[in-house]
Amino acid sequence: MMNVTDYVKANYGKEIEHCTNEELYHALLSMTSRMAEEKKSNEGKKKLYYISAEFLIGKLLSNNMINLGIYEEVREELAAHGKDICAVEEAEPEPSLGNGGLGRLAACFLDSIATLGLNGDGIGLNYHLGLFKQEFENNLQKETKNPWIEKHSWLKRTEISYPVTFGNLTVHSRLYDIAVTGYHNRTNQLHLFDIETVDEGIVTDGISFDKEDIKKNLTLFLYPDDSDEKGQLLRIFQQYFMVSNGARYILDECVAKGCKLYDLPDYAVIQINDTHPSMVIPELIRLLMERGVELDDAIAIVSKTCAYTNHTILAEALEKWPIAYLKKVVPQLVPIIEILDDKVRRKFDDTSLAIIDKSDRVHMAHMDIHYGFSVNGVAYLHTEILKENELHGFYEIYPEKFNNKTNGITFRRWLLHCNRPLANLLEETIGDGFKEDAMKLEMLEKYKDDEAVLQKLLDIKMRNKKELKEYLKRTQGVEIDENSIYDIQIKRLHEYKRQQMNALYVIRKYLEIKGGKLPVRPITVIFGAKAAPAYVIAKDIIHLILCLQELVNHDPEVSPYLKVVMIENYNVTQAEKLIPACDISEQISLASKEASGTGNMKFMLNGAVTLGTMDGANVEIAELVGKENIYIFGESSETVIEHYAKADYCSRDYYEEHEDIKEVVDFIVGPELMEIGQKENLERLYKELLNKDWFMTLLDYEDYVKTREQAYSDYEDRMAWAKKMLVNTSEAGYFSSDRTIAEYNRDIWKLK
Ligand code: 26V
Repeated sequence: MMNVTDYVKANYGKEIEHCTNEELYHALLSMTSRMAEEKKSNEGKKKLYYISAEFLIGKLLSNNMINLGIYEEVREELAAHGKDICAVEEAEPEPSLGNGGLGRLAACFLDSIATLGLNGDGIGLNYHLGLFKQEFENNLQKETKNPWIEKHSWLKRTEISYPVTFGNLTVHSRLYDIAVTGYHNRTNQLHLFDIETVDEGIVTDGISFDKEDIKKNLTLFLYPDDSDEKGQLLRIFQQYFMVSNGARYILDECVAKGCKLYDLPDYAVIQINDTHPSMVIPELIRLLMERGVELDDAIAIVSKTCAYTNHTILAEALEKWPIAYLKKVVPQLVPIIEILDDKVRRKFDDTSLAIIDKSDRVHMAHMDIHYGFSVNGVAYLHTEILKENELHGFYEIYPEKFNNKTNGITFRRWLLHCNRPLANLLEETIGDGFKEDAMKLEMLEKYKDDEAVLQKLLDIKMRNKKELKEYLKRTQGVEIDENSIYDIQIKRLHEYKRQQMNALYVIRKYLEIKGGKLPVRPITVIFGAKAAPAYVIAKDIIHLILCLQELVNHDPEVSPYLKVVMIENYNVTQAEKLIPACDISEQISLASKEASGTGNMKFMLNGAVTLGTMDGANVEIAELVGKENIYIFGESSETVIEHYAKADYCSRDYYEEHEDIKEVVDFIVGPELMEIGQKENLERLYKELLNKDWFMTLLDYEDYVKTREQAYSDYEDRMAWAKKMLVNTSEAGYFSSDRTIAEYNRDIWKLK
């Protein structure tokens, strides 16, 4: 391999010490791209195509260097010339091609697929402006565009292009590839389709643009505001564009390998990531028929090729497109969908299993389940709820299709890259076997009474906390205390995730401190979250948190003991700095609502202790670490499901019966916050909590407060706490996405 010194001399005609960080970033970008290219492989008869509307890949430079095995030597070479690799990393823009967990999962999966040496590519869209960038103004979220594509980037323009037709509009696609290099293994591809007529100039004022100008807007943004019809139609345009390109790419690639169309299932398996790519089913049927395959054969072929992953039970997130919208955008698919529905109706009497419902809406998940060969949930509890509740009727007719694949995370990014000090300590104590086989982390368990190792864990945490402190001072202008407890909740903003419950706790602490009851140790409560632009209550919750931040941090009586930090524009890069510094990981969703969670796994791996409900993968975390190493509170998923069934939860009862609840809820519209914030937003949130509280914040509030206090008091026994940290790290191996992908392959994909 050519070294950086030679490269910059040949290309820029100077020494490393005279290069800017941008120049060094570009040098490393092209050097690693070339190395990755050399490992490029398409070997293997059968191939997996992971189709997803989101791939939240994060910055790629460090990850690629780690996977290529050159990170350490490059770091040392730069350091020898007075250059800091972290500063070089900062020159890379972060693509924001995802909303949250679903998109980040897809990125972790690509890493593990390549690492396990499997032939599997991603297929998605190249959104020029990504998801919006979040800015705070007057304590409100403001959305602006997030351009990330530069002249030199990881994107490689290919010669591949297809005409895609929507009714009487035809556009021509262009495929861009990003190399995905596995840890010491092969390079696969992430295929991102785009059109060349996209025009960033149509965006005015924040993220507003003409939603009807498809040629100019098709791949402009991820998930444009779909609260109105035009936005929903644009989503359908995007989804069809993604799957039509993907399906043609798959067919072409298989045919080129010698596949006869009838043998497609021997050459390709398509994993449908949530319902956003579900139109791939009727589109593949259509394309096969265009190439001469009979309808029934085409249906049979596709049904043996497609598998579906469900990522949520929230009704509002399960896509149901009005057939009238599909007729407008993709009229060629409608007759096929009608035939698919008709076949289901002839076979099953139960109309709740139909694809097209009586209001003429197409249930995308139903199509996936009938015409795919596998349906999986993303954590044990989630899959059980799908089988027993949400999808029970389908489970009765197709029990063999249902399976669980508990989510995972790539340890390359979420340990080796983001927490070098911890990775080094692990190497010193248990050797480096855990890098290839994450289950080897269990070997750490034998040090759980070794005070020297425990002290090192505490020292590493302190070092990471100081680093976060510096970072926040530099980027957000806030001052936090590394001796305080860092209590962190970072995830999409949604009522079911209950950031509002955390905010109510902050109010409780504020009032206590004002009343003279001081915490033993200062507390720093950190939030990071974007709210969907049209999700009004979610934005009100952000407003509440920002107002609390202003109130608490500016009150000299309170701020020495309590700080609130709302991270602006939370993204993967910031997660990499927050997670290693965390003491307490907030995973407080209403039981049954969080399908899995993956942040919970990243925190655990990095030695944070979870404060959470028995929801999603928290259930499996609790089982692995044991109850002395996790703080569990709240009602069970069974109880919650029963409340929904009986419709007997009334938040006002809790408010009226508990003085302490009344006090914190009233505070939202009290004089302190009203002076800082907007009356309209705060009043709306107050009324929501009092009259609706659909995600039962007040149901679990008291137990939450009690459990959180217990965690804070246990934190004071530093050695006992370090032991909890150690057990969390050592039990995290199960949550490696290498394990998840090995299971997908064993049970669903069956690649060699
Ligand atoms: C999306 C939206 C978008 C608009 C507003 C309402 C709403 C509600 C829910 C969703 C979720 C879509 C699916 C999703 O992202 N699921 C997440 O998938 C992760 C990976 O499996 C999993 O860890 C999270 O628990 C799950 O929420």
